[in-house]
Amino acid sequence: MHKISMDSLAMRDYIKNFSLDNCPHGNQGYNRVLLQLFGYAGHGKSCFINSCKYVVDDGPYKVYAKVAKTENAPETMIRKAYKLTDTITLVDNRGCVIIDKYETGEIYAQLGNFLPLDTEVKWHSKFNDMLNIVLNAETQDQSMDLIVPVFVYR
Ligand SMILES: Nc1nc2c(ncn2[C@@H]2O[C@H](COP(=O)(O)OP(=O)(O)O)[C@@H](O)[C@H]2O)c(=O)[nH]1
Ligand SMILES: [Mg+2]
Repeated sequence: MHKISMDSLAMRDYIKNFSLDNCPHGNQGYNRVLLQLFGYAGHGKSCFINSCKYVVDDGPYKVYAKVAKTENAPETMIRKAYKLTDTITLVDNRGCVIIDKYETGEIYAQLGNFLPLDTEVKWHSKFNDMLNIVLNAETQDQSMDLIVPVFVYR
């Protein structure tokens, strides 16, 4: 029992102190890690964010990301960023429904860091609409983010 708590403390410190500058090959131009959540609606993405904040901040449990009452009433429509440490940010996502070509188009654009954070997630049926958003985002000052996809599956 004691060993488990020591290990988790060590892991929390590791996460808190994690810095891209200290990686074996340096930061390679990246200044932030985005843990980008994906998954079906109602599978616990927002809950996972609240749990991570609870563990890393080591304070009372707070609801940062609003959680769905039921799996059929999804809460999250925005790709919203929650800062975990100076280096690591968790990004909540709209939950997928059927993962058709419109939803995968959005996923690819997110993985390429082509889309701005903290904006509504829309599944575009017209390729042109998606292209315009990508072109618009390109003109904005995007920070160099290392995107790490995390698939949350219940
Ligand atoms: N039993 C259990 N329920 C969970 C867990 N994570 C989330 N839930 C429940 O699943 C529902 C959907 O959670 P939510 O985080 O809103 O899912 P999201 O749509 O992927 O963001 C809520 O009613 C949560 O209480 C878990 O780890 N275990
Ligand atoms: Mg959610």
